[in-house]
Amino acid sequence: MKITEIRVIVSSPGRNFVTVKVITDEGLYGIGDATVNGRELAVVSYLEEHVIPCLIGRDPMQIEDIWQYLYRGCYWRRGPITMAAISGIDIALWDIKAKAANMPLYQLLGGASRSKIMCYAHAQGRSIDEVVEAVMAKKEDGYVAIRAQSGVPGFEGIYGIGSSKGEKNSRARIKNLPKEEVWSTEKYLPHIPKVFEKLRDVVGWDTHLLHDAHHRLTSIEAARLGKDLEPYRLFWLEDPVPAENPENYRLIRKHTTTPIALGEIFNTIWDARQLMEEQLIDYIRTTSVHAGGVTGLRRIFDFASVYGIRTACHGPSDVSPVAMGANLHIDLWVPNFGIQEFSGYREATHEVFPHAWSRDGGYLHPGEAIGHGVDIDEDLAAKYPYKRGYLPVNRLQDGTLWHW
Ligand code: GCO
Ligand code: MG
Repeated sequence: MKITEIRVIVSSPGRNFVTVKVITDEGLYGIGDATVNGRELAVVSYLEEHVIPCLIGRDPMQIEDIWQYLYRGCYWRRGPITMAAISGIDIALWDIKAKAANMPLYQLLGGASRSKIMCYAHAQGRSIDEVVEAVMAKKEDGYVAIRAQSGVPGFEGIYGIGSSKGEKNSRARIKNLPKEEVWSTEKYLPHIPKVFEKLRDVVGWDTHLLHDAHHRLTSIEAARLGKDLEPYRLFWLEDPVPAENPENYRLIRKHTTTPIALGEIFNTIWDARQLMEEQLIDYIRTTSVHAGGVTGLRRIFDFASVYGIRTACHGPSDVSPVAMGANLHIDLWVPNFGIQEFSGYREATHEVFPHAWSRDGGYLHPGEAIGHGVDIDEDLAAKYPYKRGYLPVNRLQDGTLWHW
């Protein structure tokens, strides 16, 4: 079998997606996701100018060699753009291999280790009452695990969500540039335990509750928050501190038993190595589209299993239904599975990406279609052209640029 063509399809059915289609001389094709939210076209150019010419004529069955060729072979290894490009190709190649084997991808990985995949939904509100209402709505929809995010009193919007509502006349809105938000850790820290106190009162104890601090704290602040949240037994506290210095997590660990989840922006096993070796985290959040596809993710998750760390693939709406499909096949197989994030998609996104995966209450399943079971309707995708879009930028009240 030979690769004859690779197409990069950019579409925006609700938000931008970069999709890779690898076509072979035997009529089989595979679909991959290579989306990096807010930097989409950098990956398109990387693929079209630098990756695709090297792959035409190659055997698509040599997934590992192609991965190494694109990783080691380019000299400039790692980084989100390189790794998303590798991910897009890799997911498509696994799709082809599973189709050639006439089996769903999870079978090729080693078969199902469970019958269904627990996922968590997103719930948010500007006030505590709104958060409670949003969490209850998700619970009624069948979810057994819910991430709760709350607005901080005195501040506009809900942090870490990325909506540009209320920004109608701003320069950001008019020029389609990043929205700017304002942040105060001092106001956030005492507020969040009140949110979870109320949530436990109303929602009870049989629903897993999660919270994402979105990299905004220092280690000592995160240690304080983890401690203050202990009475409410969170499933996890996510991304408390940026992880450029993994040793920052030692201090958090010394002070709190609240479980820690990290890694949605990691793109290789080396980003997570020290955190896993020192057991500074409980859940590893890498995802197929950003961490080197099925090949990269499998390697990270196997390494995590050595230390009893469980998996928790990143899965918001900017991780496309294609990467979601790949994640779900890995989730069904991986022995050290923890949970899968699932924030859902707009109707237009479901239509552009027909998929075999499905949700039943609080659980997902990849389906039994051969390959990973997700396709792209290219004619429909063409009706949703790319629109420049950014994640927001965050500043402290005095104007200092902060982590979003
Ligand atoms: C999450 C994330 C997302 C990110 C987004 C960035 O836990 O799902 O933090 O909401 O902000 O994926 O593109
Ligand atoms: Mg997150």
